Amino acid sequence: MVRLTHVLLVLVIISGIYSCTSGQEEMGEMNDAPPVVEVQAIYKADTNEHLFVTDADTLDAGWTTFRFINASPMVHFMLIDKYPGDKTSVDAMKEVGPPFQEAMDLINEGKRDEGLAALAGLPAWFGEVAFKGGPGFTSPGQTMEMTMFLEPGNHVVECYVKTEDGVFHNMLGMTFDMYVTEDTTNAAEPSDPSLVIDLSNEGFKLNVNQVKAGEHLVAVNFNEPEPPMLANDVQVIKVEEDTDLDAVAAWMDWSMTDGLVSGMDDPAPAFFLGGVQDMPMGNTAYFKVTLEPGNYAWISERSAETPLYQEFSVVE
Ligand SMILES: [Cu+2]
Repeated sequence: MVRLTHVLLVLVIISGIYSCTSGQEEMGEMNDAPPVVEVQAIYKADTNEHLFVTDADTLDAGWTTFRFINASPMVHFMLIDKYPGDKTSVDAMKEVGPPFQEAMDLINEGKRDEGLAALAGLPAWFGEVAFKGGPGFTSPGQTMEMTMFLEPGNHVVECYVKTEDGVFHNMLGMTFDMYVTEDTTNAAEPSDPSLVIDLSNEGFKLNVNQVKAGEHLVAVNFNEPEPPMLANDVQVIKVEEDTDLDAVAAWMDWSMTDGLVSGMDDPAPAFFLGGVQDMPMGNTAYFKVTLEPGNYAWISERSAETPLYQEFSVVE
């Protein structure tokens, strides 16, 4: 009997140790890296469709990494819009896309004032849409990763780069609904970024004087309320000898006739390595970029009248 008691006691202690261990493992899982969600950008020439290919229609809330693979010959981005209440991409296609396309068509006919006036046709609820970041401008063949905190609710992901005919990609299929549940990824916020950018309406304030070559984790702190319509984001471009930074900045204004026009032979006036789309003040998002020695620039998607960019050199 005594021995049996001892054996039982030993079993109780062992199972106690095991449950402690598994408890620690669960704690460890709470600090795991964010789950990686893949989204591919593709172009179907036969149907002239620009599409996102992904199974990310339902995601948990919390820190999440998007791996954005541009398998198309044009430039694309993923702007993640948080929609109010029950609104979805169906409402966007019915009520938001058309006024923007009408505006663009009028601007392309040389009627800029009438075009901008057409935006008055946007529904009142569009004012409640929050632009919540997403993978930035990515050139053909590039893959980039960005990490952000997702909040529960309806989201519409879109790309509004334009075709050579001035049609927004979201009008040609490049949009999808992403529902974020009340469950959480429990993932930890990325730590130890190698570069930190404090983004304001004045520009990009970096935490280092010199950027070294290699893979960087870049933290972007959104430090100011966004200017209306065209807001601050951070994109990375290569600066070659013939790169005209003013021309690139003007290209980033969708409301210009040549703005955001990406053709198969001429995808953009610079090579885009990715970045983070605009977010409300107080947010921080992260992206990975590999930099080789040479010249680059941080650049923002802003009105052509108020361009925002900053050139920098990468050293060995
Ligand atoms: Cu696109």
